[in-house]
Amino acid sequence: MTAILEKTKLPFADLGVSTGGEIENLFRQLTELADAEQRKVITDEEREEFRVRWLGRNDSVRVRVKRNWLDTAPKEMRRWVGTYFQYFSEHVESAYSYVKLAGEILEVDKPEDLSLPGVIRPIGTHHLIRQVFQEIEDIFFSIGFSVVEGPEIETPYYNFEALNIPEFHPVRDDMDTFYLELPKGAPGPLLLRTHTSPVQIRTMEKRQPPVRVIVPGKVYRRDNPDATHSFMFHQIEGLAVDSDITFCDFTGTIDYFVKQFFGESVKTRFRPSYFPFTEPSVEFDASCIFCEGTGTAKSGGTCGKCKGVGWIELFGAGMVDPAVYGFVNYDPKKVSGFAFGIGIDRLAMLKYGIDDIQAFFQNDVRFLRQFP
Ligand code: FA5
Repeated sequence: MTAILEKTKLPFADLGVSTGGEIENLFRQLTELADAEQRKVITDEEREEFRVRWLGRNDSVRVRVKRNWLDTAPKEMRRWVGTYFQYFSEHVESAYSYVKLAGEILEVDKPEDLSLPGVIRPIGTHHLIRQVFQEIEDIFFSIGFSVVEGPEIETPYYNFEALNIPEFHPVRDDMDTFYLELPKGAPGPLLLRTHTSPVQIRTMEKRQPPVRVIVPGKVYRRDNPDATHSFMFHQIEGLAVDSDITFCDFTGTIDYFVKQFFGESVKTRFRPSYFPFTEPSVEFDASCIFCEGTGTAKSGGTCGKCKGVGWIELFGAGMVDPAVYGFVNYDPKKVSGFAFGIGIDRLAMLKYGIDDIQAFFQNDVRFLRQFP
């Protein structure tokens, strides 16, 4: 067989062939030899040897056949030699691809060394805001609340009107903010919700009392960013409606939540406030966790967090205004309830001593890694 290889070193004139059939025969011997060698290839080294010997750039069989046979063939023979050379070349290339593929498959099939240490991939952690959401959700789960969610793009009806905030009500001034540009003819208007309270309405529309839900989510307002304001922030809405819910249930629930979240030593208080969808409305304060309600910083001087007052405002809340029940077909004479809206970002800032709300949104891993 290897006599044919010797012939690849000879110029065409010395091959002693003069017909197409004889030329074909030469190439057939070559391809048969290539096939025979290919079948013996097993290891990586043998595969590389096969490639270099048959297809390599320097002195491979293919290079020699082109240089000695094709390039020196007389004009009238060149078409034959060229055609068979092309077939031969493609044949050996596919023979090589085959052994390469077989090698790759064998590689995959190699048994794993199970004693090797595992690959350790760094796993991210939940963002602090997500962790606080979960903490709060767990507290409310423990007293019978469940989670519902609502859309971030809202209609003015749900964001305002059904919450007893009619058009031109001054309360809208703070909130009448991110309206969406809609294609001509699309039903609208639509806006990015400014609080999670619209989900109160959506929930009561769908469910009959008793209702006990919390609503975590993102909200949007045209507030200029500073240490305590962001144009996108997070709230958890709470809503409990039943036949006999009193203001005492309300204060007890909130007090329980705050003590679970901040610790038993925290004191709470209500101050009168105003929301069109609650009556009475309150702002809920907790005694300052930084100075323990004394108003004096531990290092001396006025506490910078509560500005010496000893109390920190946490969120707005109140008993659901009977007018709201009218929008969801509840009978205000038969039901009562309370609602609250907690700003999660500020709550997290308080609990974890973060002095700038923007830190939550800057994605600085040095900050994020502090809350694994
Ligand atoms: C509301 O949004 C009412 N929907 C809350 C409510 C619900 C009252 C149910 C009664 C019944 P307010 O605008 O005060 O209320 O916002 C609630 C909390 O969101 C604030 O206490 C504050 O913690 C947070 N907050 C408001 N604006 C921003 C802001 N720009 N950046 C970060 N947090 C904010």
